[in-house]
Amino acid sequence: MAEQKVKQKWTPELLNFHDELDELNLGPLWASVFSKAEPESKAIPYMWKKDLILKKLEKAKELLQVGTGSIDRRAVYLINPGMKDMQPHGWGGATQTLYAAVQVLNPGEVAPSHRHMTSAQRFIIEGQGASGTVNGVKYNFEPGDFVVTPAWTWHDHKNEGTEPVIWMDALDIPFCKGLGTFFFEKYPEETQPINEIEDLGVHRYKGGMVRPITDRKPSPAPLGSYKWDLTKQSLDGLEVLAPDPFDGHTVEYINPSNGQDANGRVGARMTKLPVGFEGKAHRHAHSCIYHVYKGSGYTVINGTKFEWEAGDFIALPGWAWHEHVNTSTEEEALLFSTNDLPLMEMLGFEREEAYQDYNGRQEIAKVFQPILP
Ligand code: GTQ
Repeated sequence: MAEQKVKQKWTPELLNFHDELDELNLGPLWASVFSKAEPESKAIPYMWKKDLILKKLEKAKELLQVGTGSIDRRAVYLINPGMKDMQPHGWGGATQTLYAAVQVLNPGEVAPSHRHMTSAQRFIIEGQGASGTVNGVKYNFEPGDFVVTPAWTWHDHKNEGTEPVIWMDALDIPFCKGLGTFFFEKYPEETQPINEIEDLGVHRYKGGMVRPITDRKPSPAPLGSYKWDLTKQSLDGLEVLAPDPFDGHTVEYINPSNGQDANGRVGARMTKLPVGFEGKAHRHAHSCIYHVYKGSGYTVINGTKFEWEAGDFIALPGWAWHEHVNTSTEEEALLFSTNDLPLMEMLGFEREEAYQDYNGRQEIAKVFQPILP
């Protein structure tokens, strides 16, 4: 009886009616939303190779100079192929909520000051001599540092050194665009005045997890820059403990004045996969972008193997099964990642599930073939 009903449902007449509605910019609820039990991200699992991005940044260096009268930023951003239809004006992003780019600043260049409602954060990949000023505080960039630019703070970058400096930008641009809340403003001068001592937050938090008593009252980003040596010490400290079965040894960057994520809506972590680490698979509602800072290995995402090495970027859509493996016999693997977990938690969407079959490991159905330079 029920079966008969289902068969009757999609008559040619009804299908014509669906088309008729579509032409009127209307839709039939009975044929859509409720048919899927689980979320389906527009973003797909994907990987961008280091050499490809660096080669294109080289070309951008030949073609463009950064500074007033020219371009504000020289950055190449990651487009998730599943979200291409949201380009070029949507800055579709690497996942549904997250944007990431690789930016290079040449010696002598100044990236002019601006601010926007999307929150930004940077992971410094290579090179010395660059800095970023955020609301009057100048932070010197060194490889491995994590630097935050909270929403609506003035920021500009400078390279006063002798070599190009490369970093990853991560922002919640697709999320803000989706909500229609993308405000942007240029600073009236090329750069803003520096009105605090250099690396203010770094000095105030030299000791790690003790804070100046003035930070008992929460503020948006009292630390500003998370220096690599302290992050590394925290990861090394975890070595005496068993790694997490899914994430190895992972720490997250936090705001020391309130214990929450370092940068409001966008989360960030550093993962160390010890030599021989073979992670188990799980999935969660939040999405991530990984940057392989050091080492080599692979991540299986929804049955596809992504073989990575230092410098590569990987998009993990929300609710995709994934497990990490360090394939090196000598070197630990370090994965920087940025995520929309704070958003998912704020909105009450986060959930997580462990993969049950085959002792928690996915079967590998195929190997991802990245675009090579
Ligand atoms: O460096 O301020 O990749 O505002 C995208 C937007 C970098 C930046 C990006 C930005 C910046």
